[in-house]
Amino acid sequence: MTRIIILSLLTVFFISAIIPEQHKPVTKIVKMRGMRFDPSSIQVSIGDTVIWINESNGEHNVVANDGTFKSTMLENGQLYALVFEKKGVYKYYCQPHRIMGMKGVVEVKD
Ligand SMILES: [Cu+2]
Repeated sequence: MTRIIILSLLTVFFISAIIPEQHKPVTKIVKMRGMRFDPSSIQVSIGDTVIWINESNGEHNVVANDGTFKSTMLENGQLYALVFEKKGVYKYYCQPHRIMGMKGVVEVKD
């Protein structure tokens, strides 16, 4: 009986050593205030969510340079959430304030 328990424990130990640790999805916040995204650069893992929140009085949006995503215009207090399912570097900007340098980047890793 003891032997079976030890063998079971060893099996569990070896299996957990073989299977890579699963990433628990997290949510990261990017604030829109003034004419900038804060932070303007973030790193996430596949499956994570990014939420942009407009904390300024003006309206802003979130538009990917390559057209992958585009939010509506967000008023103060409104947010835009996106789950990143694919690895890559996603550059984005705010349409009305692009000329003022309101831009950011989300780097999605494995
Ligand atoms: Cu803006």
